[in-house]
Amino acid sequence: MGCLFCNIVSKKIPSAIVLENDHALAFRDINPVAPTHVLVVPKKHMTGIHDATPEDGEVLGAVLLAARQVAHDLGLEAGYRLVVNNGAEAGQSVFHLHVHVIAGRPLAWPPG
Ligand code: DGP
Repeated sequence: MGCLFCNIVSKKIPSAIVLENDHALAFRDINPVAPTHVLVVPKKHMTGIHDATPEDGEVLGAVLLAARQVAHDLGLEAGYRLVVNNGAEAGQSVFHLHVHVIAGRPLAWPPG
């Protein structure tokens, strides 16, 4: 079994991929909360942002830039939100770091 998103990165589990580069994979969320909902994950397993180290800086930069590229490629310039949940209390349910790219409807602030 192992980590769900590691299995998506290795393509043992299929996903709707929207972008891939050396460090990151972006794919459609299976349970979208908005018309556009993409997850961007590092190919390297990290449990969450709280477990990242200074050595992960290049990968983390690549993940954020991949999120930006997804927004560009999907035409989200009018507005989009990047969300990183860390820990169960914050709503993290998959313990492989991921950035949600959410767009396509008005997004309330503060988030729930
Ligand atoms: P979070 O709650 O922040 O850990 O977000 C996890 C997201 O992962 C959630 O929005 C649903 C999504 N997800 C869970 N399982 C799968 C899956 O098998 N495939 C895809 N594409 N997304 C998944």
